Amino acid sequence: MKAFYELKKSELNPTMLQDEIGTKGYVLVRDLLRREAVDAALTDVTRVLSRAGWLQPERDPKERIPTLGVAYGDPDPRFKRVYQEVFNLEGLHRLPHELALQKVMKMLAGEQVLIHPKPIGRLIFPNCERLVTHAHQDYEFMGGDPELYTVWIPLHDCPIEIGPLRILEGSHRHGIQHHERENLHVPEIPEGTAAGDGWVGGHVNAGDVLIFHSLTVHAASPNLSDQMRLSMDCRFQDARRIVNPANLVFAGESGKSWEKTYADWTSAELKYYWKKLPLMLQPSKEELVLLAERAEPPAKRAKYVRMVSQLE
Ligand SMILES: O=C(O)CCC(=O)C(=O)O
Repeated sequence: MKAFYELKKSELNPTMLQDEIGTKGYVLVRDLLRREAVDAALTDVTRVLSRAGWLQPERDPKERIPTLGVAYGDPDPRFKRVYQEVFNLEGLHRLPHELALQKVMKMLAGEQVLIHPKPIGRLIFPNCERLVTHAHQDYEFMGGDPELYTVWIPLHDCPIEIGPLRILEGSHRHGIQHHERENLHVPEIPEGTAAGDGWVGGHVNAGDVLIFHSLTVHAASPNLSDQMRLSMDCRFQDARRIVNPANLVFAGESGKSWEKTYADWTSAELKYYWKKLPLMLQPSKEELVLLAERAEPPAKRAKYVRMVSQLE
């Protein structure tokens, strides 16, 4: 696999960032985030995992050595319970708001950048093929405006054997690609069918960020180490472009809510910040109200009812 093309934060400017994303579909920026901020998020996440009994108690939690026989992933309820605690961590939500990252994302997406409020934490056990993220485009999951960017942030140094993300360079130029859904928990592009110029990869360290377009095909490398791989990914876009409201609220049946997420936060600064922005939702609130009354089947109506109530 070809190595990632790397950029240093000192050489970034809007034109070159946009050119790089335009041609390659990704940029890897080294040492962008403050190490202390990344490490603080790692401490919070590993504390949750230790408490849940996922990490060997005699080892430093930050070594991320899983307890023998423990390897959970979505949709296992044992995974979901712990993941919920991780998702609720204030420190995890704070990381995408780091000023250095905001500055770069403004260069890419525009001065009025929307930081999507629902980052995803990845808790990847080693040597477990069923937990490896297969090839996909984020647009398949996010909808809204395709001019959306994902930022992938490892919470610790991530050499290739720990399973960092890899990218199919130039794949964003091939439009929406076919994802298989049948018998799969998560849709994926079948092995060997994705169009692009070739896979690129390599180590991604704490402080580095891997930024890519919503149509860029990407997948995780297998975690062949004896440590968990912990990372997060979050999404950014121009706040003036359309936003899928499902990316702002909890449309599923899990019972998640922003009230529960924010319950233990110490600062109000980042609570509901997205509600204060004049976003162009598609479908709009009015359309969602109609969908909540008329959509078929009833499960869809229930989903729209949940969305409307959380956007109030
Ligand atoms: O970290 C992973 O395993 C998957 C990340 C991913 O698919 C994403 O950032 O969109």
